[in-house]
Amino acid sequence: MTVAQLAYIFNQFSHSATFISYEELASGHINDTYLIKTKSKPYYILQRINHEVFKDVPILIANKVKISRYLQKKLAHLPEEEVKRRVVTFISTKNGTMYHIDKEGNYWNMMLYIDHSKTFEVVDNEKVAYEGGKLFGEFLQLTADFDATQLEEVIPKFHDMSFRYAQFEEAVKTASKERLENANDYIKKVKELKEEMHILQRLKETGKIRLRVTHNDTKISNALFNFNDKGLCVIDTDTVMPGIIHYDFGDAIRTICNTATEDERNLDLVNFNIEYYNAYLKGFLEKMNGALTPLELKYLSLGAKTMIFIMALRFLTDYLNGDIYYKTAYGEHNFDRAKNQFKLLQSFSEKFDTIPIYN
Ligand code: GN1
Ligand code: MG
Repeated sequence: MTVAQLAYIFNQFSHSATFISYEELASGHINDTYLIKTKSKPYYILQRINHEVFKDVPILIANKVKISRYLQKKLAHLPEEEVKRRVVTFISTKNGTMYHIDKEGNYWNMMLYIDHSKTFEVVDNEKVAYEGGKLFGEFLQLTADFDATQLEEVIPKFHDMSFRYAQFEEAVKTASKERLENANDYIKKVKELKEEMHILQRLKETGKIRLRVTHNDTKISNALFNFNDKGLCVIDTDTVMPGIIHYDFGDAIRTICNTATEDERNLDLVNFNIEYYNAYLKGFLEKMNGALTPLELKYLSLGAKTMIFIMALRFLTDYLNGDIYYKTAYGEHNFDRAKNQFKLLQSFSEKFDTIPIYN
C-alpha cells in the first residue's frame, strides 16, 4: 500500500479530517490494519478485510455494526465520550455504506481509534487477567439478550471441532513428505486427544449447552486497556457469531495464561500461569452474574483446554497445507506456533487437576 492509496481510501469515508501519516498495526494474522494519523484527533483505524478468509464481507460488516450499535444502546446512560471509548464506533463512507470497495475489489472498513489505550501481547500481572475477565464477561453479558438469529455465520463451523479435525485429516493426506515427518509427534498427540476434544462439540450439538452471542476471537490482544490497566473495550468483532461460551472463555485463557507470546520459539518460556487463570475466572464470573447454567460452569476448564487444542490444530493444519491461511513471516512460522500451543497444552494439562470444577 502506498501513502497515496491509503489517503485516497481514507477519504472515501465520512469525516472532515486531514490525513497526515499511517502506521501498520501488524499483530493480526488475517486482515491488514492501519492506524491513520490526522492533523487533529481523533485518529482512525482503517482495515482491509481479507476476503479469501471472510467470503462474505458485507455480512461480516453488518454483524459487527449491529453488535456495536447494540452495545452503544446498552451503555447509553454513560457520557457519549465514554461510550466511544468502551465500544468500537464504525464510520460510514460518504455514500452511506459501512464499507468501501477499492479498484482491486478489496473491502475496507473504518473505525474511530481509541486513544490513551493499550493492548497486551503477554500479560504480566494478575490485575490484567482479572480485568480481562471482567471485560470479556461484560461483553457476553451485554449481548446475552441480543437476538442471535440476526447474526450470520461469517465463517461457517469456525470453532466446530469435527470440521477442524476433518481439515486436519485432509491436510495429513496431502502434506509434503518433509512436513509430515517434521509434524509426526504432534500428529500423534492430536489423535490421542481426539475424543476428549469433541466433548464440548457433542454438548453443543445435542443442545445441552446453549448457543449465545459469542465473540470467537477473545485473545487478550483484542482487549483494550486504559493506562491504569482497567479493561476498556473489546475490539475485532469480525467473528461475532452464535456459539458456546467456552470458546470465548477458552481463547482468552489461552492467551492470558501463556507466559510467552503465541510466536515464541523458545518453548522453555511457554508455560501456563494458573494464577492468571483464577484471576480471569473471578472477573469473568463477577460479570456473568450467575447467568451460567451448571453445565456451562462445569465445562469452563475443558473450554480452555479445547481452545488451546483447536489453535494448535489449526496452526498445524496450515503448516501441513503449506501455509495457505495465516500470514507467516518465515517458512516454519506456522509449525512454531503449533509447537508453542502444544507446549501450552501440555503445561495446562499438568495443572488441570488443580482447577476448580463446578458440579
Ligand atoms: C486469527 O487475525 P487475527 O489475529 O484477528 C484467527 C483467530 C485465531 C488468531 C490466532 C478469522 O485472528 O481465529 O485465534 O488468528 N482469525 C481467523 O492468533 O481465523
Ligand atoms: Mg480476529
